[in-house]
Amino acid sequence: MPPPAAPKSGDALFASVERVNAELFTLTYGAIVRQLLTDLEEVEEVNKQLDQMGYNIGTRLVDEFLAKSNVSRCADFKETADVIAKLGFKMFLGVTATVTNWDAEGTSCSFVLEDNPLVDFVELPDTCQGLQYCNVLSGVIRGALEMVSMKTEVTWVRDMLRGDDAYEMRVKLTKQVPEEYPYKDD
Ligand code: MYR
Repeated sequence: MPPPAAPKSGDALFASVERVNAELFTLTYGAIVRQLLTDLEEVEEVNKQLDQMGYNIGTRLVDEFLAKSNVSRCADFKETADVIAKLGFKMFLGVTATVTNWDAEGTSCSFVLEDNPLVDFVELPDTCQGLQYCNVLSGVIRGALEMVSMKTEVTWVRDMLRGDDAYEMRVKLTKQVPEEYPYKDD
């Protein structure tokens, strides 16, 4: 009989619990997408639903992000994008993104993910070619930014599930609502 495995150290145990949580999250998301495909039949409808789910999550997630990260108001959209790429993705997805492809106005940029835990174990069958599998993530960004007064349009321009070399999410700031100072200066 093999000797019993040595007990794991605190760090190793924490790492393996985190890995199991991440896998459970990935598999659960896959099951949700599969169920939506069954229920809604149209891939376009599933795309919309995933985006809406993400939006709803994002509107709540932003509070947790701001509380845990201690990030205060960013100076501009560029700084906000960096915060999301380096801290936001890390906090909720365990990876960081690269911010790139800025337009001249500084209002559109791309988040590029080389590694995307959401798609571990995923292969799209030919019948799902129009599926935007990661729409929940673009929805999360849209929802979170709306809560800090930034209206955005978020679309996927590269997707490894469709044979691209990375995941690239394009974020376009369409409206920035200035926050009102709540007191009158008089
Ligand atoms: C500011 O007020 O300017 C700071 C705004 C920070 C917004 C952070 C949004 C966090 C979004 C989490 C992304 C999760 C991706 C999976």
